[in-house]
Amino acid sequence: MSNSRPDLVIYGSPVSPFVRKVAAVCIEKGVDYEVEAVNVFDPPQWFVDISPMKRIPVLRDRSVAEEGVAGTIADSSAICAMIERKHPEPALYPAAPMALGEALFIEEYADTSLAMAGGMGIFRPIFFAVSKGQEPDLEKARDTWANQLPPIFDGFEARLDKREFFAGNAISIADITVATVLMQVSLVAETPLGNWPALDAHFAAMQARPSIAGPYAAAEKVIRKALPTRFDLT
Ligand SMILES: N[C@@H](CCC(=O)N[C@@H](CS)C(=O)NCC(=O)O)C(=O)O
Repeated sequence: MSNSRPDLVIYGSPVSPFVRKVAAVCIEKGVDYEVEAVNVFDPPQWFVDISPMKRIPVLRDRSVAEEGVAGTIADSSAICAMIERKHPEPALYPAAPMALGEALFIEEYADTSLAMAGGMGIFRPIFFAVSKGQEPDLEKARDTWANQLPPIFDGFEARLDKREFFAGNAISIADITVATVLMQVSLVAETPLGNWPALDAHFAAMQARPSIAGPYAAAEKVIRKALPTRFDLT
């Protein structure tokens, strides 16, 4: 067995969709990484120093520096773009200008609109409450599923346009981000997507990829301790 440590360390927790997004990029590229646990809600000072927005993930590249700000990048989108440049194969960003723009837009749409609705509207009202021994706010979660998510799903459905992938006819950062962020809802609730057939097929195919399934299984292990089953929000 080799004692060598991987260059890349992801600080955070697999419960974060943004940590799982970075992990998925590493796995798709066959790049070794490790996840070092950081509680972002009670972070140590060394982490605050490298995460100006007090968010996870932060990436460290030990080949650049083993401590301090040097060698670190905060924000999953910046991290994934850096990994792409360092490990170009297989490419996860389309080469064609328009397809690249489309992929980056879908990544941003998932990172902001989908993550905000799924995280603040469903994951947190359920999981944060249950982990504190409180009743989950199912009313808020059901309202989010019924009213906030459908227009976002409509946007993804239109951009998929019956295709297998969002941009450039191959898996890209767009597909990875949509899947990892949407799976934040799957951690606590059923996600029936029958009204959006292209997104439904895309989600099923992405969930079957080891790069998505592996980090999600690590998150589920944590979540299921407090929440044995998912809720039905319909
Ligand atoms: N745009 C950031 C978002 C990161 C983010 O929001 N992370 C959440 C965890 S999923 C966080 O650190 N939250 C801490 C907090 O809300 O105080 C990225 O893509 O890395």
